[in-house]
Amino acid sequence: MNNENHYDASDIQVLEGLEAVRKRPGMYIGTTDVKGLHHLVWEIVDNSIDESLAGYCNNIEVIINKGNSITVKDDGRGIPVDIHPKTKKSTVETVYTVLHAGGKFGGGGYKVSGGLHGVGASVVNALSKWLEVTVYKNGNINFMRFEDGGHPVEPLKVIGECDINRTGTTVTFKPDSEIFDTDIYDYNTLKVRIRELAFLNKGLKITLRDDRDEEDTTGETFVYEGGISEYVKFINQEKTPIHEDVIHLEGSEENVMFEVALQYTNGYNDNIYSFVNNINTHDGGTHEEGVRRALTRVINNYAKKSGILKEKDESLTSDDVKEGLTMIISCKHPNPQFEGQTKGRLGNSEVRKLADNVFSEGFEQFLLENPDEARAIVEKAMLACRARNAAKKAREITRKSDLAISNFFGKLSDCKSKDPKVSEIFIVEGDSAGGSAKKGRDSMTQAILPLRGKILNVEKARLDRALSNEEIRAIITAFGTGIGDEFNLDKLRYDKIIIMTDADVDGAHIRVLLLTLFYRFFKPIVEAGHIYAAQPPLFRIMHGKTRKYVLTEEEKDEYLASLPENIRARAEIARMKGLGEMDAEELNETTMDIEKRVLRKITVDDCVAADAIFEKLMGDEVEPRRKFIEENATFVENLDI
Ligand code: 1YM
Repeated sequence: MNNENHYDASDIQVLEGLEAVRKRPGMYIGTTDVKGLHHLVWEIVDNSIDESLAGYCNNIEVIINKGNSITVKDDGRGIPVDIHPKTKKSTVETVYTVLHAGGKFGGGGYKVSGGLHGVGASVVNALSKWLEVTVYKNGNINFMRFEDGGHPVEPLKVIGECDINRTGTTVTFKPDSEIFDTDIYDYNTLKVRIRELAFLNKGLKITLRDDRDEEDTTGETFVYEGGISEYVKFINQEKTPIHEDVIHLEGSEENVMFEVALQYTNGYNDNIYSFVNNINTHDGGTHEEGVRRALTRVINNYAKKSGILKEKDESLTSDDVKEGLTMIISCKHPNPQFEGQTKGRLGNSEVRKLADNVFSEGFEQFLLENPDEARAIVEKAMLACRARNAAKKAREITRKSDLAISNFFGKLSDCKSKDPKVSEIFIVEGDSAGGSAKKGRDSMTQAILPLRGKILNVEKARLDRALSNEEIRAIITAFGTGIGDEFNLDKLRYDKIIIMTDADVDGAHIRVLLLTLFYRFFKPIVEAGHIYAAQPPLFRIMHGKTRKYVLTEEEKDEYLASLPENIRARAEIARMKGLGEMDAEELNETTMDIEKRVLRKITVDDCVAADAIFEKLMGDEVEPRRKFIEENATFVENLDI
C-alpha cells in the first residue's frame, strides 16, 4: 500500500514480484531445505558486510530468537529512510519489496552479492511469515513491518528518538513454514560461516547468540585483527608447522584487492581455500592460478639458486610444493565474473597477473630473508617429489592385470554387471561377514570386498607407503579410478561404495580409517556422493511370525510401545552383536537389499571441519584425540562425516 492507503498499479507489480519468489523459491535461494533456510540469514548479513566493506560498519550481531526467528543488527549508516523518487515509497520499503533493488539503489563499492543467489533483502521478505526493519538514523528510530510474504502493514514511520550519533539497521524475520521443509536453525551452521566471515573481514566484529535457550545470553564473538593469517593459524592449530610465522602478502590494483596467507606444516595434506568477495571459489580460478604458478616458480628458482636443488635434479611440480601447505586466498573485486557450472570459479583474467605479482615478490623476499625456513620448505617439496616418483612405480602394480589377480585370490567378489550406474561395492569388515555378504548379495549388481587386515592410517603416510598396504591396493584396484595424478573419476566402476562395518567401536575405527583414505586420496569420489555407510540393525524383535529389525534403542522402544500389551509381553528382543553373526538371509534383508536397507550418505560438507576431525582422530597429537573421543564418545560410534 502506498501513503494514500490505496493500491495503485506499482503496488500490484511489486506484490506480483514477491509472489513470483514464493512460487519458485528455488530459483532465488537454491533450495527450500535446511540450506535454503540458512541462506535467508546470509542474504541479510551480506547487506551488513557490504556496509562494512564500504567502511561504515564495525559490529554485526546475529541472534537466533525463541521460535526460530532471526535478528541481524549492524551499526552502519542505516538503510536510507527518505522517499525514493521512482517508487514514491521509503527506500527501506523499496529495498525490501522490489526484487534486486539493493544493487540498483546502492552506490558502488564491493558487493558480496556477486554469488550464486545474491538476490537480496526482498527475497527474504517474500519468503517470511513476517519481517521487521528498524533503522537508527538522524536521531530517529524508524520502523516498518511486513507480513505474509512481504505485504507492508503500514509505511515506514518514526516510532521514537535515539542519540543523534547512533546509526544502524536491525532486521528480524520469521521464515514462512509453508515454504521451508524445516524451520529450525542450526547454531553450528551459523557459527562456522560467521567465524569464516570474521576471518575474511579483518577487524569486523560479529557476535552470534542463541536465545532459544534462556541460559545463553552472551553468545560468541568473532573478531580477528590478523584476518586470514588467523584463519591459517586456526586451521593449523592441531598440526605441526615447519616455520613459525604465517606469511601474509597483499596488494591491490584498480580497486581489486588481493591477499594471501600461508604456512607449511609437516603433514602431507594441503588445505587451500580461495574466496572472492567472501564467497568460497571452490573450483579456484584466476586468483588461485596466479598464486600456484608463482609458488612453483619461486620455490624452484630459489632451490636452484641456493644449491639445494642440483642441476641434475628434476624440477618440483605444483603438486610437490603444495604438500603440507595451508593457504587462504582472498580477493575483493568490484565486478567479479563467476564461471563454471556451479559458478565456483573466478574468471577475471587480470587477477591472475595481480595474484602472481603480489605473491612472487612477497614470497621470494620471505625466502631470502629466512634461509632456515626456506630450506625446510624446499626440502619438504623435494621429499614430496621423491615420494611421487616412488608411488608411480608402486602404482604400476594396481593396473588392470591386478584386478584379475585379486579376483583370483578370492579377495574381490565382483558383480556380473559391468555398468557402473547400477553396480555397487560393499567393503566389509572381516572374512566371516564377508562370507555372509557374498551369499546374501545380488551378484548381478553387488560386489563384495572383505577387508582382512587393518588398513593403514593414511593420515600419517604418503602415497607411496599407502600403496604398499595390501588392503588399500585391493580397494584402489576394485575402484578402477587409479590414484594420485592418474586419478580419473570417470573410471569409477561402482555408483555406490558402501562401507559395511559393525556398530561397535572396532567398526567405528575401521570406518574412520576408510573415510580418511577416501578423504585424502579419493576426495572427488566423496564429493560426488558415491560413499555410503550401511546401517546394520541394532535389535531384532520377534513375535509370532513377525521379525522386526530396528536401528536404534529409541526405535526399539517406539516399536514395542506400538504393540498390544499381550504381544509386547511375549516379544523376543535380541541385540545384534555384529555382521558376522547374521546369516546371509538376515544380512540381505536388513542391510543389503536395495528395497529394505537404510544407507547413510557420507559427505564432505565442510572440508575444514572434516579435516579437523580427521586430524584430531588420526594425527600425531594424542591429547586432542583423547579429548575429542571423550567429548564425543557416543558420536564416535556413529561417526558420520
Ligand atoms: C541488518 C541488515 O541492511 N544494512 C545496511 C543496508 C544498506 C545501507 C547500510 C546503506 C547503503 C548505502 C547508503 C549505499 C543498504 N542501503 C541500500 C540502498 N543490514 C543492512 N546498511 N546508505 C546506507 O549503498 O549507498 C540497500 S542496502 F539501496 F538503499 F542504498
